[in-house]
Amino acid sequence: MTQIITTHKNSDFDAFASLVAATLIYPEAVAAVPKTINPNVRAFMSIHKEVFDYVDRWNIETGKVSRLIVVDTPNWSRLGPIAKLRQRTDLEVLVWDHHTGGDIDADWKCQEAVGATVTLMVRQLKAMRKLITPIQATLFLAGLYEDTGNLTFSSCTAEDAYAAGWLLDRKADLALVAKFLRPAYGEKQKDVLFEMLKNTSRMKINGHSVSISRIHIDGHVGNLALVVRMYRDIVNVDAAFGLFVSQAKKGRCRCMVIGRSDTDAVDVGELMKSMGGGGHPGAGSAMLRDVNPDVAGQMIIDLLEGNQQSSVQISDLMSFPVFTVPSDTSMAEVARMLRRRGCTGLPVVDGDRLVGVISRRDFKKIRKEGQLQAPVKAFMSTRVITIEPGKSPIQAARTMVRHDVGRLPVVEAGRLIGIITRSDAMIYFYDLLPD
Ligand SMILES: [Mn+2]
Repeated sequence: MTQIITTHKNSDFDAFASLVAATLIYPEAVAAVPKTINPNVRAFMSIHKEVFDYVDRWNIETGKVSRLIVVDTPNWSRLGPIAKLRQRTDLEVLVWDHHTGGDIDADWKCQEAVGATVTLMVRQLKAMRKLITPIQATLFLAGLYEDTGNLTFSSCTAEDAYAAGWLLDRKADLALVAKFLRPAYGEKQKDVLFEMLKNTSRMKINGHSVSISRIHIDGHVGNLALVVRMYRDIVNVDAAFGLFVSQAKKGRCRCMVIGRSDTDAVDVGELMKSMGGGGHPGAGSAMLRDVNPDVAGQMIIDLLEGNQQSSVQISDLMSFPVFTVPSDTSMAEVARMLRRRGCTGLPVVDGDRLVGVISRRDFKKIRKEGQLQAPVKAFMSTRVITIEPGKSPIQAARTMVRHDVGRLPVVEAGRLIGIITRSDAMIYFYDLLPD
């Protein structure tokens, strides 16, 4: 029986510390590390190469694995190639984690909302009366401090602090912890910070001071989250956001949004979730592809204003009446209409009920000439992403970004009353911006 312990990609100290702690709890198991590891963790590992026993995750023969122990994430998508084990029904899966939710359907789990996963591991090591070395204690404390912001994040619990005490008792080296947690702040980061300070704007939103800075970056710059943290400290606002715009292929641009908040009232993680990203209350990020950076900045402001019921609603921007087809229209007829109108798709409506959408893509399903005489309902997609008329343009934009669609049927109580396109939503955002 082969037992594997693994953790999430871009492993931080909490992930790596929990992985090592798990090898003490499950001595028969092999620790498999992801390919991508945060630079400061990588630095720690390279110095302690001989001390920790682990293998590269790519070298695992997954066919032989009978038990998988996952630490510091509840999601398959963060496990990289090992996620293919998800298909296996005979696999025993154990999860240790401090995040809630997740899609790993574990046979056993220890999932509690504490500051760091390693706190849960320490609880178990204590119960098992395991001896740990000063180096292990140092690594575990680094994980604990990193995920709790040196015990200052609001997610930190009393148990995290007790665990830190226990690790100090076991000779965790604070000087080493401090050295490795102080992340690399180099020339590139300094330039970015300087640019951010030159392009800063400051505003008051719902009583909180907020600063948004937008800059262009070329190529990859690491540790931008750290730069945003310093930026927030310097401009001294409740919440700070960096919009990092870079050129992608075909003249399109990508916009990386990173936020930091110093107040419980501004939950950056939730805000980033609304933009398709994630994080926790104090810090978060989102990657927006193909979005105008002006729109991204406005999105942040709208979200901070809690503009769920904004003054401008979808019903003010949508087009109507909508050109539609009934579900018994033949595919040949639909093809003619699409060609004539030069559009890529049409809503399918019976009476005033939206029953589906037919798009050019759906024509690929046609195999035989005769199928062109079949009704559109045989080929249309019935899972249609729609929006309600009372929603805000920001919600429309968000939905379009998330589902990668360029238009949304506007539906009220099942009735199709209009359609909103990406450009309708964009016009709204541009009009809001000063010249
Ligand atoms: Mn963690």
